[in-house]
Parts: sequence; structure tokens; C-alpha cells
Amino acid sequence: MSVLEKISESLQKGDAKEVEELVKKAINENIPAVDILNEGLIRGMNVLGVKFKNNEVFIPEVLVAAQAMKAGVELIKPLLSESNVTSKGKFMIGTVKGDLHDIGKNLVIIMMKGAGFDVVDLGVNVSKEKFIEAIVKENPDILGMSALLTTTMTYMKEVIDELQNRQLRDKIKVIVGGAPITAEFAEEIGADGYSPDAGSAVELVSSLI
Ligand code: B1M
Repeated sequence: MSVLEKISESLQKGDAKEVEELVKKAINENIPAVDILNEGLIRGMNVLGVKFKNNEVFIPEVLVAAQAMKAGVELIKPLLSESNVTSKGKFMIGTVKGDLHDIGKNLVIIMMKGAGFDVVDLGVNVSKEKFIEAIVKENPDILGMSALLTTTMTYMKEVIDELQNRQLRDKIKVIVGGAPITAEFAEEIGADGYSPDAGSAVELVSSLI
């Protein structure tokens, strides 16, 4: 079994210590950080997601796996973000109201910081009022919204509508992402763009700014 397969297996077991050891091993073997992320950590989380859906594992197991994921991501963070000095612009992001999933959002943040953007992280469960208040205060160039649930993705439109109501929509670009989001959905709700993963979020934001 390759080290990346072992990372995926350990993540599914929620063994944070083993994940850390294996990620360190992969780094020492000069495996690119992006492969450690996609073919090790995210692959493991996706397998677990299917088991979660089929009721083969439950929330406690998913939570410990999320902790193991965070421990692994922490180690490759410096490799994913090759720091730039000058700021390319200000990017604000939050996971929308009702939604507590933050692993994908945090990966987007790592990549955006690495590409030289200033990032304002509003966290999870962010209401439209909180988005608006933060936009007025921070004046970001781009707003990013993340959602992992089909029941919360619709809230993205509420935020965009609120931006319109407050005459703020023309002042800011809006991008959306998360597992259930599609380009069609982004267009339908009036977002400026959709990105399927953290890496392409950087390209999308750079093209919009
Ligand atoms: Co949840 N969960 N969960 N969960 N969970 C999913 C999303 C689910 C698909 C699992 C399943 O059934 N197969 C399912 C949603 C079903 C649906 O809506 N259709 C689900 C459910 C049902 C739930 C609960 C309702 C379960 C319950 O309570 N009965 C509950 C909801 C809680 C809430 O939010 N209110 C819940 C809870 C949880 C945990 C707390 C246990 C935990 C979250 C821990 C945390 O985030 N800190 C959890 C997890 C871990 C998952 C799965 C297994 C993994 C998600 C993940 O982190 N993936 C997930 C199944 C799955 O997705 N395979 C599942 C790895 C991550 C890197 O990917 O977040 O997609 P992702 O991010 C990607 C891209 O989407 C993109 O870039 C990232 C990396 O490239 N991206 C963006 C994300 N945001 C972006 C923003 C952008 C651009 C790109 O621009 C702004």
C-alpha cells in the first residue's frame, strides 16, 4: 500500500497521530503537498462520506476524522501556501447560515493566502446580516460563500439578494463553492463565479479582480 493510500486509511480510522506520521513521511519522500491533500486526505474523507451516507459510520467517527484531517492539513499548510509579499486584494469568506462544515472553506483560505490575498474569515453558520456588516466594515474585493448541505446552499441567494437590497452588489464580486454547488446553480442565484476546488478558487478570484 502506498503512503497516500495509508494516509487515506488512517484518516478514515480517525487516527490523527498516524495521519501526522504518514504525512511527515510523504513530505520526506518529496510527494507534492497537493497530492498528499487530494490523493491522501481528501480521498479518505470522501470514502468516509459515502460510508456516512450509507449509515456505516456516524457523526462521532466523522468528527474524529475531521480532526485527523485538520492535523494533516496543518503539516502541509506551509507547502501549499508559498507566500507572496504584496497583497493581490481582499477576500472574505464564510460558510453560510445553518452549515457547520469548514474543512473545504479552510483549504480555500490556505490557497488564497498562499496566492497573496488578504483573507477575512467569518467562520461557519454566517447569517446575511453578519456578511453585510463585515462587508461594510472590511470592504473586500471578493466575497466567497461555502455550503456543504443541499438545505443550506439556497441561503447563498438570500445573501446575494440582501447585497442587492443594500446597494452593495455592484461593489463586490461573489463566488460560491462546496460539494453540492454547480456552475449552473451559481449562475441561477446571480453569483459571479463557481469553483469546484480550492486551487481553482484562486484562479477564479484572480480572473475576477
Ligand atoms: Co456532514 N454531510 N453533516 N459533517 N459531511 C456531508 C456534506 C454529506 C454529503 C455526507 C453524506 O451524507 N454523504 C451530507 C450532506 C447531504 C446533503 O446535503 N445532500 C452531510 C450531512 C447530512 C451532515 C449532517 C446533517 C448530519 C447530521 O447531523 N445528521 C450534519 C450537518 C451539520 C451542519 O452543518 N449543520 C453534518 C455534520 C458533519 C460533521 C460536523 C460531523 C463534519 C464536519 C466537520 C467540519 O467541517 N469541521 C461532517 C463532514 C466531515 C462531512 C463529509 C464526510 C466530509 C466533508 C469534507 O470536509 N470534505 C461530507 C461528505 C463529503 O463531502 N464527501 C458530509 C472534504 C473537503 C476538503 O471537501 O468541503 O467539499 P469540501 O471542499 C472542497 C470543495 O467543495 C471546494 O474546495 C474544497 C477543497 O478543494 N470548496 C470551495 C468548498 N467550499 C468552497 C468555497 C469556494 C470554492 C471552493 O469559494 C467560496
